[in-house]
Amino acid sequence: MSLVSRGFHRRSSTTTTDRLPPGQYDVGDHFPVLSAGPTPRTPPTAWDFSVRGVVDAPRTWTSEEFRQLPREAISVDIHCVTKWSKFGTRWEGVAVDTLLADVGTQGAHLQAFSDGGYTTNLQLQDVTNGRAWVVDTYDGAPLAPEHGGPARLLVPHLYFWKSAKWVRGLELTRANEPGFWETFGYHDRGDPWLEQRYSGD
Ligand SMILES: Nc1nc2c(c(=O)[nH]1)N[C@H]1C(S)=C(S)[C@@H](COP(=O)(O)O)O[C@H]1N2
Ligand SMILES: [Mo]
Repeated sequence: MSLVSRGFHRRSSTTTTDRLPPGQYDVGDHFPVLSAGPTPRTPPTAWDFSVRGVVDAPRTWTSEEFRQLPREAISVDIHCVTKWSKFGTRWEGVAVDTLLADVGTQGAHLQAFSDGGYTTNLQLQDVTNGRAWVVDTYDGAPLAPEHGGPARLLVPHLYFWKSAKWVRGLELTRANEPGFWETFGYHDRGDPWLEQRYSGD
């Protein structure tokens, strides 16, 4: 298992303030829960993950098949648009690169879709080349339902609303289609270092 550490390169020798994107504060040990609706309770054994849309070969992994995929440990800073950031969060899961390796796509965009109906849109280039994972553990334990268990998307270089909880798959699309929060005026891409909170930022 490889250890991927992103975000730490921003740490200076004496302070963590340069790890904070503009307008953010360090939430410390607390891990806030932000959910737009009730927490779905899909049993881990009933969970599966699909890649569909404009792909040559749609795929679904059962939870058992997903567990057999190459896994990575990830240690990253995360940044919520409501202004908390959390340093050095530790996760394990499967790189989106691994999930998209064999599908072949003509799409440059995708929608992550989740139990409960949540969606968020992403550019393909923001979830490939080691920038996104489907994670099922946090801090060495199975991911709690409140934080998206059985599994969630992790896209740490974008605001945390892009990290869809209870994720069930990725739908590749040719055109960019806004997801849940993006429809309500949040930024299409959401780069915290550019402070892309709302559309127009
Ligand atoms: N399915 C789903 N995913 C979601 C959300 C949600 O409401 N539903 N909220 C998003 C937002 S706004 C944030 S900040 C993070 C919060 O993750 P946490 O509750 O684990 O802190 O999840 C994101 N993913
Ligand atoms: Mo958020």
